[in-house]
Amino acid sequence: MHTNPKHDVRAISQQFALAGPLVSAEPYGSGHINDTYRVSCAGGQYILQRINHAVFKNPVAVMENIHRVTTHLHAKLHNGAGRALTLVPTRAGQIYFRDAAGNYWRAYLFIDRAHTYDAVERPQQAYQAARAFGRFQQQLADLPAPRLHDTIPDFHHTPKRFAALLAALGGDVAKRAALAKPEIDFALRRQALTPVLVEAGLPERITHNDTKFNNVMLDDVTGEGMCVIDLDTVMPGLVLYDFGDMVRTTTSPAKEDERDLAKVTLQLPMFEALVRGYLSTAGEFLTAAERRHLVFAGMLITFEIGIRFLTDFLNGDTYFKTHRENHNLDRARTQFRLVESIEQQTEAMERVVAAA
Ligand code: ADP
Ligand code: GN1
Ligand code: MG
Repeated sequence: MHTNPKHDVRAISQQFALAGPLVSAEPYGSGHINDTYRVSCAGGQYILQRINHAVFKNPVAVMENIHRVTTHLHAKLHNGAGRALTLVPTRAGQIYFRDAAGNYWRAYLFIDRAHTYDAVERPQQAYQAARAFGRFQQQLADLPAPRLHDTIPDFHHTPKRFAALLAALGGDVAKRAALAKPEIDFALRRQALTPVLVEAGLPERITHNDTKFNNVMLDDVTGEGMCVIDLDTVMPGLVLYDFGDMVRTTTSPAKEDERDLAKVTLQLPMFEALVRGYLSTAGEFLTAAERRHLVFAGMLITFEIGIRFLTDFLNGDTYFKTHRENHNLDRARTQFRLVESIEQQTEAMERVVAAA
């Protein structure tokens, strides 16, 4: 088993009500935040996750949200509505397990016959991802009170993200600012755009807030968006945060950390499919003001994630997992290249939305 030696995954697994003895466990997926393992037992497969409690300061609040959301989604599943994550309780009947080191763990049923992808390949995938995320928003619109916990306050407050960049730049603790001069200048030139969404008076809804392409599982056979995953940040937000992150991750065929920037361009057929997919499920509840900001949100959220990567680079890589030198700088560059590509095609994108 190639697992993080800090974690006794075998012992943790035994805390959960899994079917039969553990056969294997290995690190799984390419998420930037949590520690994810695929666990195989005699009677089934599971995803076991350690919640990153440096990022999620209140893991119990995260789990309360996820429990309410998955219960609500399961009550709505019917033909053609895909699937929803299913929490597996601990043997003591709890929805999470806290180990002796203070780590919080959860288990989900492993969703088979479906996969996630780190980069989009075809417009049809963008369509399916957007359709699934739009349906997710629509299905949560009637979640009974109380309001969900804010698992990370101001998660998509772009001006505060920008302020964090300025603070990182001022401190320059990792002495890296000189390495990122063009990216810093790129960001500084766009400060005026940062408050537009938070000041647009748009309705608060329940949103996913992390709708990147590898957070939706596509059916291996039909290609349909089958299950929205990674629910840690499901909380009150603007639907445009979700749509914006879909634009960021499903309109350019390049990976998020692609170093060959020539490959990073918004492709209109992908965007067109994305808009169609999103409106096929979210179209019924979107307001005119939300529709008017779809293209802008794609640019702004791409910019926002770019400044978060740049901030983390300047801070010495304390937030996102990194796997090579200057990884966060590469990620920031890729996001900013996509921002430029969107800026160059804004009019054509607006025509796509108008025609949809
Ligand atoms: P992170 O928050 O670190 O991104 P995710 O919850 O997105 O973690 O999980 C990481 C990866 O694990 C996903 O991209 C997906 O490929 C896989 N995964 C997560 N949950 C499941 C599940 N229930 N069934 C199958 N695969 C899953
Ligand atoms: C993180 O958990 P993951 O890898 O799906 C991050 C998102 C970023 C994304 C960039 C809680 O998502 O906000 O957009 O990386 N999640 C958190 O790839 O910060
Ligand atoms: Mg994820």
